[in-house]
Amino acid sequence: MTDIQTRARTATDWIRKNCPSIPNTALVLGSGLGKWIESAWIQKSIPYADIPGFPVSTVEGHAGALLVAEIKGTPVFVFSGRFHLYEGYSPREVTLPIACLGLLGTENLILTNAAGALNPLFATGGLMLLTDHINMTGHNPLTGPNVDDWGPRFPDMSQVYCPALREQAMQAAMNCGQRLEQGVYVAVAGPSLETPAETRMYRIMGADAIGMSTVPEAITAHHMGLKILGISCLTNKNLPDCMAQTSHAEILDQANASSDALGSLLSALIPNLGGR
Ligand code: NOS
Repeated sequence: MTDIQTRARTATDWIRKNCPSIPNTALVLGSGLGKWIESAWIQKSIPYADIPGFPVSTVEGHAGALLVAEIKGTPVFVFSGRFHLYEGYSPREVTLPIACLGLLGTENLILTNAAGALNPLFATGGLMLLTDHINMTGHNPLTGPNVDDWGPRFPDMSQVYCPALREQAMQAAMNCGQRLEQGVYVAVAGPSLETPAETRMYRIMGADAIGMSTVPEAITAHHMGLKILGISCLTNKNLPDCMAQTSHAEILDQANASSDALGSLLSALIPNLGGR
């Protein structure tokens, strides 16, 4: 057994023993997007540091806890705080919580993130549904010996973001009277933000939004057969020909400001997802 398999099994067994229920839906909250969840009923909050096998999150704006919450009566696992490549974790460690979900049998995974808008038509503060992604991190969480019990050596990637979940999300946005953009997310390793030349390149490649997360998690989740929905909160404009300076503080402020809109959308969507 590989080291990561052992860690994922240890963490999974611990979660099974210590959580009141094993929800069918999990949510990963991106930078600064966690405020609204406080209004949900949180049955249990477990600091990542308490879960054996888990890495410990370090980045500012990430609380680092696994919550068992109820959103309008529907139980959800909420990963409040995620692990990034730029923090120095290995690609496998970054996606360890996702591997645990696969082992726990959770079916639906909603990945949220704060991202820069590369598409000039997308407004700051808006939400974008991921239709697809481009992995420019230079890493892949499936590198190394394949865990055959988890999924195939060469997973098909023709449809990573579940069309049925996307349809449901569009419907939920309509019911809430919210605009929901759709587009391609490009993931970079960071932590430096993009130069104008890089931004131009990513736009020419076909990306609409850019960030430093989500894609490794989506690869691991897809490998294990979870249904995935991805939502970017567009925290800043990232345009090569009118490049504005961007700081992490501004990104967090904007994510905080958009957190309620994301909360309304997810509260409308989650109770309608298939449950056990
Ligand atoms: N993030 C971004 N990452 C890259 N480029 C962007 O324009 C951008 N906007 C938001 C950095 O402040 C954090 O916010 C996201 C990254 O994923 C990173 O976690």
